[in-house]
Amino acid sequence: MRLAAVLTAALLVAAAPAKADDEQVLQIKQAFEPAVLTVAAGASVSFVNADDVNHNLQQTGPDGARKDLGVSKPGETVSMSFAGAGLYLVNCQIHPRMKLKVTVK
Ligand SMILES: [Cu+2]
Repeated sequence: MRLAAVLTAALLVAAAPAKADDEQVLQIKQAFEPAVLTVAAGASVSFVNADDVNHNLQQTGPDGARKDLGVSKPGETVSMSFAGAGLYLVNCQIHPRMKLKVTVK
């Protein structure tokens, strides 16, 4: 059963062309660059840790729902999706001054 799931996943990955994220944000000098962003509903954003320290990503949606994407190490890229319209806040729980505002249209 587990092997079948792995094989199915491998086939899906092989069949679908790699989809790049719609936007890219850097985590650099313990700040988000850019710090303000506008995307379309359903967009995904790559967060690239360009620092030499770990960062965390937490998303707070327009309805207050929180999503924690965990810790990203230096050099890692994490993808975050933005489902519905509204104002989202993204922050780093390790560095409280790191804040990003994302408007989803
Ligand atoms: Cu951080």
